[in-house]
Amino acid sequence: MSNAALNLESNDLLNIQPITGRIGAEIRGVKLSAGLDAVTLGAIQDALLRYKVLFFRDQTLDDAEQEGLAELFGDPAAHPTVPVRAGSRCLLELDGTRRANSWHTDVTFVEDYPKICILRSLVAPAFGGDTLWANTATAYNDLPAELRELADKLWAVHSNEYDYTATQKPDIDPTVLAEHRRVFTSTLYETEHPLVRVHPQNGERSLLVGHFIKRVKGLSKADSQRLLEIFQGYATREENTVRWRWRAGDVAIWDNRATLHRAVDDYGTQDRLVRRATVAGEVPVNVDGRRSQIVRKG
Ligand SMILES: O=C(O)CCC(=O)C(=O)O
Ligand SMILES: [Fe+2]
Repeated sequence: MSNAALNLESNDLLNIQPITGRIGAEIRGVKLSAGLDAVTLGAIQDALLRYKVLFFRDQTLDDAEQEGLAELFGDPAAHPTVPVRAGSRCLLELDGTRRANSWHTDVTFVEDYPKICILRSLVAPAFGGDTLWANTATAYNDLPAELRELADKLWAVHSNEYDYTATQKPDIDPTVLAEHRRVFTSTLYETEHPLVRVHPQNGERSLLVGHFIKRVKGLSKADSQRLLEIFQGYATREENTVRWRWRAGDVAIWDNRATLHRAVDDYGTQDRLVRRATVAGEVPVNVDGRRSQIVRKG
């Protein structure tokens, strides 16, 4: 059977299995490591621009290898407030007490938020605990011209002081949650980003939205929320999303400049453990070439 008949998209290097029509592909036959050869790395980077999130099953990365892999994509970026794992430069651990169950782009409360994130599953629940990603570039393209023109002009204030309780279920120990929040907000950041950023590599426009947005510049909180619901609604339409069912050993790599993501909090008290490496990003620019600006730190 031909590749086309199998719905495979392969080049000489990668076996790429698209998962949906607009976002997400599984890459087969690659063993990820800090020593990945330059040609395979280049092919993965190309695929990342196209599919936005790539999945690799049955990987054997340890912490050092995961971090080394991240460094092939650029400079490792420590989280601005949450301590990285001992001995690492950019590895963050998320267990069942940190359930990232609302749509966000990682760390958008700083100017140069990560461009690439690499998430590795160490313990996966027997069922539940999936993660969803949304393609914010196809979301932008879906907008009617009138909304696109409006979005192109808007700026939003992003902050780490967001209402995290809005989506947390009350069954996580409140003192643990309060401690996470204290650490997360130990330095307060506010950054103004355009609502539409232009991708530095392929020029694609995408919506820069997600739960760190506090308000749209120039609008009241209530008007901001109503407007953001419209734009974010385009991003999170099923047509723009992919959902991944984790197995321990899986690795997901996403372009944090053109996606939103969220974990699904449906796994109850089962164990779930993931570790994330992040690669430093560029300061976003809008459609007129204006750059994001940090407006508060501390
Ligand atoms: O736990 C997950 O599936 C996703 C967590 C998350 O938001 C992240 O790693 O950036
Ligand atoms: Fe995240």
